[in-house]
Parts: sequence; C-alpha cells; structure tokens
Amino acid sequence: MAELFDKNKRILNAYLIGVQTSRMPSGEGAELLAELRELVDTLGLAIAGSVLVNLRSPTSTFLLGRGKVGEVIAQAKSAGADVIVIDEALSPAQQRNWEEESKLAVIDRQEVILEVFADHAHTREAMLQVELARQEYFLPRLKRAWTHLSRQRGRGSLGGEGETQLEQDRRTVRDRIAHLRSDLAGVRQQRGVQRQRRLRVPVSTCAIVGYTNAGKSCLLNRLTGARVLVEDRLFATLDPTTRQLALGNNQKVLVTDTVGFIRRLPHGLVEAFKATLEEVVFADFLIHVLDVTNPNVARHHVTTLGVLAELGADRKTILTVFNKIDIADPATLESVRLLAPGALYVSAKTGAGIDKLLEHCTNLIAREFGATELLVPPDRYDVIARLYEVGHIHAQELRDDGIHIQGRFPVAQSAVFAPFVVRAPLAPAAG
Ligand SMILES: Nc1nc2c(ncn2[C@@H]2O[C@H](COP(=O)(O)OP(=O)(O)OP(=O)(O)O)[C@@H](O)[C@H]2O)c(=O)[nH]1
Ligand SMILES: [Mg+2]
Repeated sequence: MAELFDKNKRILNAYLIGVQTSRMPSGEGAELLAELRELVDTLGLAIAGSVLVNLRSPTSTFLLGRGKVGEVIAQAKSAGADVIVIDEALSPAQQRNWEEESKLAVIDRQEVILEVFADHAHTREAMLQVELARQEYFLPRLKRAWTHLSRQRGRGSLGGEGETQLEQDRRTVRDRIAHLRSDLAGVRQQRGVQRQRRLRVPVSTCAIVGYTNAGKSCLLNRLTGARVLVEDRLFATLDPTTRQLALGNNQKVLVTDTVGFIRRLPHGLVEAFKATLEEVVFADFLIHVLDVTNPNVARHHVTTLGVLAELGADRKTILTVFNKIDIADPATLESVRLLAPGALYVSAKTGAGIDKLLEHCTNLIAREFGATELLVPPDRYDVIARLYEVGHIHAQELRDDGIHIQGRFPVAQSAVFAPFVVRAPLAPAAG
C-alpha cells in the first residue's frame, strides 16, 4: 500500500469497522475485528479507533444502513482517521459509495490481506502471485475515488483518442493481468520440474500447514535446523521452504513450511497461491500446527481444514500438533483436547514434545510408506504410470516374469498397488 504512506510521508490512521451479522455465531464479529486489528497493524497503519456494528439486513448501497454509515463516518473523522477499514467484503459499488460519502480511503478486509501479502512477498513467484490477485481485485474497482493505479497511469499514452481514462485504465490492468499470468506460467514450469525431480527421490514428503502465526516456521526450524524467518506477525512466510529431516531407521522426509491461512482469505489469493500450495497437495502427509494459546484455536482448526478442502488436500493423513505448550495453562490444554483427539502437544520454541512428534512421523512413514516390492505384468504400462503418480519408485527392472518395482506407496492408494505386491513393508514397531 505504498501510496497510503508516501503521500504525506507519515503513517496514516485507520478507523476499523467490525461487523456482527445475524448469521454469524455470537462473538465472531468481535474476534474477526481483533484479527483485523493485527492485520492492519502488520500493514503499518496506526489504529485511530474501532467500532463493532450489528448488522441485521445488509443493504446494497453501503452494506450498512444509511444512518449507521453517517454515524461511523463522523466517528472516524473525529478520531482523525485517513482510512476506514471495513471487516466485510465490499462490492466495488459499495466501496465507491463509502469513499464518495466519507471523502476518505475505504478498504475492506480482503484488500488489507492482499496488501499484507504484497508487503511480505519476496520471491519472484510470490510477488507475481500476489500481484495477480491484487490486479484482479482492482479491475472492477477502477472507478473508485481513491486508487492504486498511479503507477500504471504514469506510463504514458496508452490507448487511442476519445478513450476515457477509465477505459484506458481497464485496458492497462487487463494487459498487466495477461502478462502476470504468462510470467507465472514460466515460473511454475520451473517449480514443476523441481518437484518432479524431488518425487523421483525415494523420500516421503510432509507439509506443515496451519493458521498464520501458529508457529509453522518455528517448527520447521526446530525439526530440521532450517533458518526460516520466525516473527510475531501475520503472514511472515509466503514462500514454501523445504528441508530434509532425518528420522530413525534411516528414513528421511522432506518437510515444507507453507503460507499461513486466515479466515476469509480472499478467494483470489487462494487461487493465486494454489501453485505454491501444491507442496501441500503433493505431500504424503500433513502436520497441522495450532497455537493452543490463541482463544480462537477452535475456529482456526476449522478454517485450516476448510482451506485444505478447497485445495483438495483434506483426505490426507494429518498429524495435528498443538504448539506453544510452554506458555499455555493446564485449563487451556484440557479444553483443546476434544478438538483433535490423538493430537500431539509440543513447543517448537523449547523443543518439548518434539521427540514424540518425530517418533510419530517415523512410525507413520514406516506404516504408510514402507519399502514395498511389486511385480507388474509386462504389458501393464497403465499400472506403472499410476504407480509413478501415487508413490515413490526407487527401482524398476524388466525381467522374464514381468516388471519388478521397488518403492514406497501410501496405504490410501492400496487399490492401485496392492494387487501386485510381492513383498509388503514390515509392520512398524509399536509406539
Ligand atoms: N512461546 C512460544 N512461542 C512460539 C512457539 N512457536 C512459535 N512461537 C512464536 O510464535 C510466533 C509465530 O511463529 P512463526 O513460526 O513465525 O509462525 P508461522 O506459523 O510460521 O506464521 P506465518 O508464517 O506468519 O503464517 C513467533 O513470535 C514465534 O516466536 C512456541 O512453541 N512457544
Ligand atoms: Mg511462517
């Protein structure tokens, strides 16, 4: 949100409007507003004040009723706000109406999240992904009073005579979207090549997923000695980092840290980050990290499972890990127990419970991805192709009796490989 800071070289004041609708569970509006505060703070804006509004029936003009709109604009102005932030998605028309009515910049939760992502993107892929999501968000919003487009506009004479500024802007943004898409396709092809290379290696893969600030990066560092940035701020990580972890029994696993999730993640961002999140989709199993000390941990749990479902990764084996037990009180630990029976309790910070987690991973891999030997009839290349898709093949050899294959295959895919097993993995030691 460079323009918001640069105009007057000072930090701008934001006035936050939380919304509790009748459809939301009671208290959710307040929780979301608290989260919005953190997001806005992460963005570097000062918070001039906030209000939680009860919304019974949304209106198409402003979302809120007219009387309420006048009231909160007056409050925002008397608090010295430069920006109003609304914790609900606004349609382009609603946003424009708010800006015309208040003569202030008005942004919604989606835009805040997009800007936080934009600030935190460092690699080329992340930058392209965020920029694509932002441009798609802006395209229907070019008519607004306050705009991010100053940079594109400065580029000189685009478009022919008689074309309105708006048409020109639309064209600029569309061209930019097309460019971003093609640049991304190039970057992704490269990522695909890297992943293919990894998949050929007979090593299981695991992705660490969870709500933002749960401690995912801290856990990756603890497990693998990686040095991923760990920060007490939202969306510190946007790019996946993969490190190898050596387990007992000579097993290895590649562990990937991923972007955090949040409630009401803009759909465009989920779409844009799908490629990065392929690490999640292709992982053999997931470690779902939850911050037990967060009072909204139950909703974080649901949100993460929801995003996993959106990615098509919700049927994977998930190890649920409650993190930050070093600062949790016993009552909290007891209350989260029901959320995920069988979950593990750790502190990525102090290392407590990590041995147990490693033991679980070792057993899980041995159980679900043990070294298996298969014999496939020589004419069944369809089976071989499927085996490559679902498992890790270390060796393939054509002999007189058929194709001998050694590899590791997830139990969930037994329909594919079980008919051809000649030597099954040894059962793991109990534990
Ligand atoms: N006390 C305590 N703090 C922790 C623990 N694990 C992580 N933290 C803190 O929690 C904050 C977030 O940790 P990160 O590892 O950056 O969290 P993340 O899930 O990677 O967050 P994003 O990348 O922003 O989604 C940091 O301030 C960490 O120091 C823990 O076990 N105990
Ligand atoms: Mg992180």
